[in-house]
Amino acid sequence: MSRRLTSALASAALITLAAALPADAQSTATPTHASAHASAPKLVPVPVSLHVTSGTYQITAKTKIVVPSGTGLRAASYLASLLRRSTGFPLPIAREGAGIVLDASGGVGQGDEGYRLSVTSDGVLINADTGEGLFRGVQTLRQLLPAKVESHAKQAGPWAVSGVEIEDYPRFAYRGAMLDVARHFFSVKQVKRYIDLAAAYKVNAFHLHLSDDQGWRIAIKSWPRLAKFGGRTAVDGDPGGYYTQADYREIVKYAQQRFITVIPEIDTPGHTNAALASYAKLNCDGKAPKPYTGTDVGFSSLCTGKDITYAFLDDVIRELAKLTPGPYIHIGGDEAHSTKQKDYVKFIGKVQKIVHKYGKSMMGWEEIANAKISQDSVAAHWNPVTGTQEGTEPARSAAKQGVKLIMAPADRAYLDMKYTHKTPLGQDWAGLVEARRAYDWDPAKLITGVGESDVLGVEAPIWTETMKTLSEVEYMAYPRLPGIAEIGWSPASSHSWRGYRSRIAAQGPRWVAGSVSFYRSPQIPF
Ligand code: IFG
Repeated sequence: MSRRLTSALASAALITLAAALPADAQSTATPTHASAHASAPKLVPVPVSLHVTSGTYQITAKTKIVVPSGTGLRAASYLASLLRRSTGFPLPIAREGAGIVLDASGGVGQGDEGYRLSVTSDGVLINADTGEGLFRGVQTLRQLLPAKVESHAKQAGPWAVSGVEIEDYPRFAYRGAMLDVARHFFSVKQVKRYIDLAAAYKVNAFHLHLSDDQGWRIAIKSWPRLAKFGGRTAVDGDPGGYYTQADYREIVKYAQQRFITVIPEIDTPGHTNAALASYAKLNCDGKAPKPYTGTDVGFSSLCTGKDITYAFLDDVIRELAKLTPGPYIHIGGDEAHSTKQKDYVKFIGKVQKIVHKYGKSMMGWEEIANAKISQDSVAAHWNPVTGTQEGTEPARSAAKQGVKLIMAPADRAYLDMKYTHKTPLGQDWAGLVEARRAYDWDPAKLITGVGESDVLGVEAPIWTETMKTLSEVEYMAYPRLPGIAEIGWSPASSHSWRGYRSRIAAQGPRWVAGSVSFYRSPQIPF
């Protein structure tokens, strides 16, 4: 997007925001975001524009969810199951009438995820151009309801929604959550829970880190020992596990019902001890290393000089691509400290060809941009940026090659970083990341030479070397994941810790109602 166009859009957004503000606020030179006003509902991510109106809509036993066309059915059934569980109301889904209307007949013109939401005493209307836009609007409607709507058991009413006019659409196309199921294995049920929690914050990508030194977690029919043997172990000798291909399909379907794209990662050429331990013939010396249950990184490498390595990757990527409706296969590429640079560069070129052969685009950690990669690839920036911008060459090289970047800086977005030195879980190699540090950064201003148009979006990875249960994962992810989802969704002009802290605080009672374990950061007035 040209700079002139961008600034025109930005000032238009400001005018919209100003217009959305009550008259007295319009006199100020730099209007605060409408959502900062006391009466405004506390939403995360904060919408582009929000205007509080009079009137209140009561959801009752007579309320219907109305979808004029089939496009709205996925969003409608998601909303129905959520509301039926906590209100106990039947909430039938009808094709016409009044009530909660989800209308995807278009006319919003803000991309696939844009929507308009209006609440009056007569009902709720969500307009969008697609079912995905309706689904994102439903997540906002959810937060307009009292926290007890998140309860898994029937609660007493009333179920009032106060009057509001909202226009909303994402700043960045990609808002991802990554879960490392290799260091510790998490069941399909646990993965579904993690996906469901993230869907509430308009996350639209779920990156599954399926293989590493400590475990291989996806059954590959043509190489059965990968899962059967390579899936046995986990960090600290904890129980391993793996997904059958039916399990993986179930995860993909569950994510799809939430308009979330699954991105499978097979980390290569480093982080491959589990695969190398499963097949001696994959090793340069023909000898299989022992399974590894420690937490070091960088000691393993596929044998980039052997043909069998590429036959292996061809089989793995072929099977995975068939199971993955999304456009990306993530091939890792990080911390290949045991692979010579020139071998690494050749390797990435070969793997990219295999990914293309099966109709997908390559995603990888930013080191892949040290190789020549095609413009449909995506590189994820993760290394902490020092003041002198050292370590940012790969990201800049990606931008120079026209390759889009996902921003996942370890010292901001890694949810396994301790909050404080007292945090019992997690690591601190990238520093301590309290709630504010995870929120107070701009993906388009982090790296010199990487601007708004180079950024595809943001991602919040959680590495599980130190986590064994889902509630431990939730404790490290909440409250930080919603903040990163807001950075990816909301306009840069709305980004302010002062405004955000009271809005994220209002999520606390919702997590209590939904039995989400979270860190009560002293920085947030929960
Ligand atoms: N870096 C490693 C991860 C994990 C992480 C823990 C990347 C891309 C440290 N690679 O982050 O495997 O060990 O914080």
